[in-house]
Amino acid sequence: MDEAARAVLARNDRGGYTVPTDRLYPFQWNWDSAFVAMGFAIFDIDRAYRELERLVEGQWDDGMIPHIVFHAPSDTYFPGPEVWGTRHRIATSGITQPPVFGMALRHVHDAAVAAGRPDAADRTLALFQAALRSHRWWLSARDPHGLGLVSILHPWESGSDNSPAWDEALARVPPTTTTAIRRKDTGHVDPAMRPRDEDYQRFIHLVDVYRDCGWEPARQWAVAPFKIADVQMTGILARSTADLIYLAEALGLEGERAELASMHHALTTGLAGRWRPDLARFVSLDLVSGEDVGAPTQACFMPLVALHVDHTQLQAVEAEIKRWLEGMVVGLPSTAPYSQAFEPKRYWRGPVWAVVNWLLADGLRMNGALELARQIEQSTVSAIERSGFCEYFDPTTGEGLGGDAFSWTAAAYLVLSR
Ligand code: 9WN
Repeated sequence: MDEAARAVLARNDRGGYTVPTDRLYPFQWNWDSAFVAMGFAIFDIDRAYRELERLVEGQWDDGMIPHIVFHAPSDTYFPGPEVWGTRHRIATSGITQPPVFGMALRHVHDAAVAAGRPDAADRTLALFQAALRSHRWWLSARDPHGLGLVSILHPWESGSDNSPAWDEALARVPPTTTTAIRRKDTGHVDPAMRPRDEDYQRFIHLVDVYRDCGWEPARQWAVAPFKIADVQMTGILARSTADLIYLAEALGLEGERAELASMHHALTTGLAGRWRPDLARFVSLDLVSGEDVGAPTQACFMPLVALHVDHTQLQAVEAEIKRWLEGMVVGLPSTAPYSQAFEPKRYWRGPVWAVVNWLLADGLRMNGALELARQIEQSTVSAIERSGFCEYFDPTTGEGLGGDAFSWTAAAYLVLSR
């Protein structure tokens, strides 16, 4: 299996960067690459750095690291560069994705130091500066009012495209588009496992709106019809910030360390305020309606990667997670099985994702819930051993679904099976 996992990464290598899977996703994706870099760090440190370096080729002058870098043309994915209409040196999308980058950089750096690589400090430093610029962008572009929570302006930014968490907010977005929609995904995998056409109409409506803003953060913020201060995004950003603080110390960068420490304080304070004891989970905030996002999804537990919760909170979270796992062959489902929105095969509305489990297990372990962390990791590894390196899994059967030979599932296997 270890060899097979490496073979998946080799097969999806397009020259220093890895596509998530052939045809369905033929470009470099932001958070996929961060996970992949951690997988590479186990057996090829140079290639691990390369993955992050190639992603940074797509970084914008304002600091944003886009969600897709279109290094080479392909006609097997929609929406391609012509729809985004951005103006970076290399074609990229105009939105971002969860900043796992900082976490990955620490991981790769530690592996490089442990291996005694002489280039570790220089390569880490260049990537650290890129990461710091992107964290500054997050705070200024996506938390302009200083809530200590960063917002997504598009469901694709969350990485959990059609999650029930976005249903109410997305219903307010008109389904009309000026761009002609030519979906390719449903030609690669069963449409019953993908977001619906209506979701795509709204996804593209949002792209049309932001393209008309010239992709300028302040203009987008002012007109965004979809704006959610997201606990998953903020949790990941806060965690990556902590990992950058660790690197700033390792590299002897005192000014940067202090700057990151103040970001970290703001984000962890913001996150802590999103705990809802009656629900036993954290909730995102819809900035258009002013309401809490009630849908029970995996995002609600993601703050554990960044926060040290108290004993009562931890007990409540553990009980709630165990409730979601009851009767499941593999967990954690991306939507609570008791929710009406639960669909065990439809993308982010129920299926289990290996990289989500990776982060959740990490957060649980960091908070001392060792047994539950191990259980989630082992069930992920077993699902992959039974069904292969699939994009995601049906929690009720363990069946592998979506694209196959998936890069981040291979990376998760390499890391979680150790
Ligand atoms: C849009 C690549 C990406 C993942 C996301 C996943 C899916 C894209 C799509 O694929 O999103 O970014 O076209 O469906 O939802 O998490 O990064 O694997």
